[in-house]
Amino acid sequence: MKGTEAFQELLPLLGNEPVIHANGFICRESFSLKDREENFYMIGSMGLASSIGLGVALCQPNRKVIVLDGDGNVLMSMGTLAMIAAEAPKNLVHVVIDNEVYESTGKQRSISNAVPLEQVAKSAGYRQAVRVDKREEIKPAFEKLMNAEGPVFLLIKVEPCFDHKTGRVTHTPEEITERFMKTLS
Ligand SMILES: Cc1ncc(C[n+]2csc(CCOP(=O)(O)OP(=O)(O)O)c2C)c(N)n1
Ligand SMILES: [Mg+2]
Repeated sequence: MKGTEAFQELLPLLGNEPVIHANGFICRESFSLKDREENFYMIGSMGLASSIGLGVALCQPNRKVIVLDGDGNVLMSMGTLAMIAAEAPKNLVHVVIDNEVYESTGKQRSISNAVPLEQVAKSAGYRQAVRVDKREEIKPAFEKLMNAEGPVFLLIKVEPCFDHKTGRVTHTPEEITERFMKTLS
């Protein structure tokens, strides 16, 4: 499956959950397919979407909170997997689009072909960690994990394919923060 197809499958499954996006194409793809006030886009700060997601999940224990991450981002902050597992927010769903490359900066290979990130998450202490390779597996896996006690991890294996013509997030960081905070209050 292509990365774009994973987004096309995943985004219609969202309700009003806050979604914290990793930087680069993860933000851009989501923004161009369906911008939402509940979307927090990282503009830079690679690796930190999961930390912010953890903070939001701890502060909003009665809402499901989703982190939409990339393999390069997860590899950069692997310690956060341990922190999430240790804090164990029941409401956190960590989704990773794993294309085995740093696609946003020119498709340099990451090492997620050799390091199964879902096994790292499970070993760290996530309650469940699921890997899917096919588009039709996304919906049932996501729905199952959304109904499970967190923290849970969904690794979606994709082929790189982002269209470089896909626009950038046009909101300023201040606008992103302001509207996101409003949806939380
Ligand atoms: C600290 C830091 N290092 C490097 C970058 C440049 N950078 C932006 S996105 C990205 C790749 C992210 O990789 P991944 O999470 O796998 O997402 P993909 O691009 O494959 O969708 C890189 C290296 C950055 N923004 N910040
Ligand atoms: Mg990647």
